[in-house]
Amino acid sequence: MIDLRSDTVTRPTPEMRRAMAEAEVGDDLYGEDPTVNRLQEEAAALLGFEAALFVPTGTMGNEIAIRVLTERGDQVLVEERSHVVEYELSGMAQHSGVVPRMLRAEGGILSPDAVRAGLKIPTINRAATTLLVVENTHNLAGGVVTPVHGMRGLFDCAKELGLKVHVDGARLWNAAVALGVAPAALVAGADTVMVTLSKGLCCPVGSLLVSSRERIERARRVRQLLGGGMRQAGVLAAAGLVALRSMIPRLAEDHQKAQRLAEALQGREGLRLGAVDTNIVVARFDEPKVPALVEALKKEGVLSTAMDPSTFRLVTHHDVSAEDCARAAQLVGQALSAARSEKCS
Ligand code: TLP
Repeated sequence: MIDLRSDTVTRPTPEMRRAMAEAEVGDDLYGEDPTVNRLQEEAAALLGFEAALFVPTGTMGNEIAIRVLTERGDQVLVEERSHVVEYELSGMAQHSGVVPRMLRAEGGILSPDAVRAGLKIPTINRAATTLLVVENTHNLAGGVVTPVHGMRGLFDCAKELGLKVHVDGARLWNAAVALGVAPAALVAGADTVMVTLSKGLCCPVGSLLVSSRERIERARRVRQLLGGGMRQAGVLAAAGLVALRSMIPRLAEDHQKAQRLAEALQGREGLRLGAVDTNIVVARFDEPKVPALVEALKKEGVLSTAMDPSTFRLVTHHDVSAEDCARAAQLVGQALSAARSEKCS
């Protein structure tokens, strides 16, 4: 199978497995796991923040951030196709008692003007808007990168409007590699940042939330509340250290594979491709043909995702080769031609 459903399907590398087997561990609930502590310190330093918290999933990291940055009843400004809106089971409502206030960024890059326009004049009968969530790269928009000046513009605007900012940086590493900048450059000025280890960086489990020391202490209590407190988690953190130290630069290879995949798909009838900035290729059709396409490809040995009936996603990663991607593009073409001749006959 050529699995292009997501970069989450990547398996730990042999170096990670060795590091996991040899990890020094302790009880993290007492703050005594040396490997978890090292991972948190290195992640905080890499992103330019005081402290970090190791969490099992990106979803939990986002939800904890929203909880520590808001009060019940607040509104949260967020692009309408963001992960916190689409794929977290309305967690912000369930865990934090806050509601999203949707913004639209056509190409996936939010503008300060859109943020300003989304903010209403506060009145006695209006809930306060207190938080802006920015996703970089933007998954559903097609792995779109918001550049450093775009992020700065949003942080400055949020500050001016009295909003806190959380960055969903599940794929911040991809954004940094695509831009050729340090990850810290993209998040300087944010209040909290979530980064993931278990996508393109190949870890089996794990994300990190970074912020000030004081907020991370509160985040630790929320993680506990959500049942996310871990014990000898150094076994997992050991893979995370390998990821942070050696897996980030190679994401450029995933971006090249996505480029080639997009080039091979370009011009196929009825298929519209967005810009491919990183490792995600999103194709749209005018008709709701994606579920049938996904099924047809599966029979040929290619796994892909129907984001909705007319939106198709392919994600490149460490565990697929350039040849796999070329073959997948060829099979997509064949499946589309077969569907067209079926329709005509
Ligand atoms: N994204 C997954 C699915 O949930 C859609 C994927 O295959 O792309 N933020 C962003 C931007 C994400 O893309 C994801 C996962 C998360 C948060 C959540 O991370 P996990 O899966 O670790 O909870």
